[in-house]
Amino acid sequence: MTRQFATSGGFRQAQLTNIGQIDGSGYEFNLRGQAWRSARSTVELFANAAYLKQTLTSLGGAPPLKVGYARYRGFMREGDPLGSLYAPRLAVPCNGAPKKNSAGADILCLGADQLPIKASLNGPALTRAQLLQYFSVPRDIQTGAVQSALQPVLADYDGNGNVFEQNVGDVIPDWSGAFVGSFNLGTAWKFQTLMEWRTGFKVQNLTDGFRGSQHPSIGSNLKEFDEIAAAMENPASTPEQRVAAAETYIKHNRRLLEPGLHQAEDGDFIRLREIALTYNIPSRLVSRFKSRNASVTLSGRNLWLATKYSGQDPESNENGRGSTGSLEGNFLVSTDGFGLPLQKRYSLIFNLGF
Ligand SMILES: [Ca+2]
Repeated sequence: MTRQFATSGGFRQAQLTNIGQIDGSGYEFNLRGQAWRSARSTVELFANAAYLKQTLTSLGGAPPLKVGYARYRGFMREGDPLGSLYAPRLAVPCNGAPKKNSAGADILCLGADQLPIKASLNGPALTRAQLLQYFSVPRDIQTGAVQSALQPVLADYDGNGNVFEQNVGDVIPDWSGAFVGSFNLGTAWKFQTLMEWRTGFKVQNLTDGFRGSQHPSIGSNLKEFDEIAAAMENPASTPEQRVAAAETYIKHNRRLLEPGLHQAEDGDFIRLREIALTYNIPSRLVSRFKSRNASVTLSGRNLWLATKYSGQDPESNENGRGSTGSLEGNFLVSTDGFGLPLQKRYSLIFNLGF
């Protein structure tokens, strides 16, 4: 943590200081083998997996710390995995008796005819019939009045008494690893691939939080949101179509107004990090260049990505590592906020050895 000490102590600038303790443990598994071998060719494979568990065990008596800006949902709380996120969660249908949270209270849930929409902060969940009545006329979701009439019904799953701060996961991968393949044909050709994967972490999708929601100036420009807004506003649409649009809005696209709602997504991915083909030029040709050896490599980086993450890139992050040791610099990770996705890169390399 950065901390400003009394200047009489000799430090005019804030200093880095330890205020607590993190316990970390992990495992790493490596597997290497030759999958194929003949007189001229070999195929070698390498796989690796690493598990990391980090728990914040003490803040030295300090209250929980939150990372900066209201929409960054990272908190540091004693007993939590490092990088835990706290955000609002919608109430879901009861399907029987309400479940209990850790405080022993009923978790708010919805009756069969209710949607997770309420018309005021402390109001009850509205029924479909009430919403059909409200949507008997077109409504403009970009206005404050309509946004206030369609508020999300939130529930206290954790039993902490704060529906705006429910644990929704953490931003640090539980598991990460790589697969490497290498194919050699004679002494001339070499083909190599590197795949990387990570699992067990969330990405805070702020880019689409703005783009896919009712934000008046720097967002509202995804088709999914325009379809919702158009259905609610269109005089030719039916009340049923408007209520269906409101349901999609509240379950997926109600963002920003309750910071963190629908923001954390699974970031699990597997990515083709590098692929490369190398040709070692035969020595009888190399000698013409008066060199000892020569090769040509054609390679590509980040050419393929498999992920369920709906945003631009599960590896993008809003901040780089700051030099100040600020909370953002140290703990703002996995936050997709109008940053650049990873670029695809192709390269052609000539190597001459003298
Ligand atoms: Ca994790």
